[in-house]
Amino acid sequence: MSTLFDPITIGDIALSNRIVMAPLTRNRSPGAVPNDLNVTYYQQRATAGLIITEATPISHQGQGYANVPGLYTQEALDGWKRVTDAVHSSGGKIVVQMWHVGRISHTSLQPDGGKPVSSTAKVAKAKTYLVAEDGTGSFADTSEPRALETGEIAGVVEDYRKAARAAIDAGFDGVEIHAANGYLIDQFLRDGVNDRTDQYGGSIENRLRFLVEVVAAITEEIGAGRTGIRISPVTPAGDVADSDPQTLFTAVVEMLAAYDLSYIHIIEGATGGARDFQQGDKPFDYAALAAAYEKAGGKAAWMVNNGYDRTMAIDAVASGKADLVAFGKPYIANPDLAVRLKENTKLAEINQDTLYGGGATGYTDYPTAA
Ligand code: 8OZ
Repeated sequence: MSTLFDPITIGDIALSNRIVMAPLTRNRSPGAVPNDLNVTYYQQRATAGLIITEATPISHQGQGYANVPGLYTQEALDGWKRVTDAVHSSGGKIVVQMWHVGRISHTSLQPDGGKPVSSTAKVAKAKTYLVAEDGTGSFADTSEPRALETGEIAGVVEDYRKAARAAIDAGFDGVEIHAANGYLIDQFLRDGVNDRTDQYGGSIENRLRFLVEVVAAITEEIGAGRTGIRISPVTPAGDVADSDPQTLFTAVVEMLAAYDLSYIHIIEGATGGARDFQQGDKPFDYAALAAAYEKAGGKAAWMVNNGYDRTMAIDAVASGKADLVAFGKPYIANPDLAVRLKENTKLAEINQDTLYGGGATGYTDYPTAA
């Protein structure tokens, strides 16, 4: 029987344990370029079995928050190379979370101040994070998007392909497709947002089409064994909803079973919130989702996330419910979380005031237990 602390190989990536650092947006990369502080932050967390970077836009169009690092300029890729080298030199593994925010953006963050793009022209009731000239941060309403024209979608898929190649060239062990939390891919998947009348809207097969094209392009480019994906079947984050999430996300994982992916990462409930959050007319059945994936022949590692503590994580792996457990907030204040969980050391608490933006304070100054 495997434990949370045992090694595991997920696709092409060999991990020293099953504790994963979840993606965490920290808004500390001005100019969208990873810097020395970011190198230190990730290196400090290299005892995780796997680090998933903060969400990282694949293109300027995919940007929706101030000071998040990108994957689309040479300067950013050079910065990421320093991050991946540092993590590897400390014995860790790191994948980059590939992000396109879709309509969760603001014209001030878009190329030429244009409208953000989405599956729809409906504005999200959501906030984004902006930083003024003087460095002060604030939350702002997202801007009205425009629906992508059918003929433009292949170009966005191509942006994913290019970014995946660039990520591997920058030394990442793999990539995670961000298909969760109400961003662009989720805006295509869920029927509460997707109001298209072309082949990318309407039926579940059509709403899945954009994701299928993204998965096909990335796995063709870098190999499925280096490709993971994150989904959040019921989260309301980003003002998304679906009338029948169980049926939709069963179709998603059945589709994914055709690829030999590295891992599938599931956010249970509302992202960062209630684990029993419900959309649709009944509670979401995560065990049934995993069973459907296996029945369809899927072999990827199953990663669970959202509010896990030590006991829940140990039980999830011991019971076979999950192969990996991802921790978000605990990784902010506990750079050595994997060690603390193993040794059952007390965890430090996060400072809520230093989550987004700023410098070293509340970022690289949390000590290890030892
Ligand atoms: C918190 C703040 C900004 C962005 C997500 C990328 O929810 C995010 C995010 C989280 O996936």
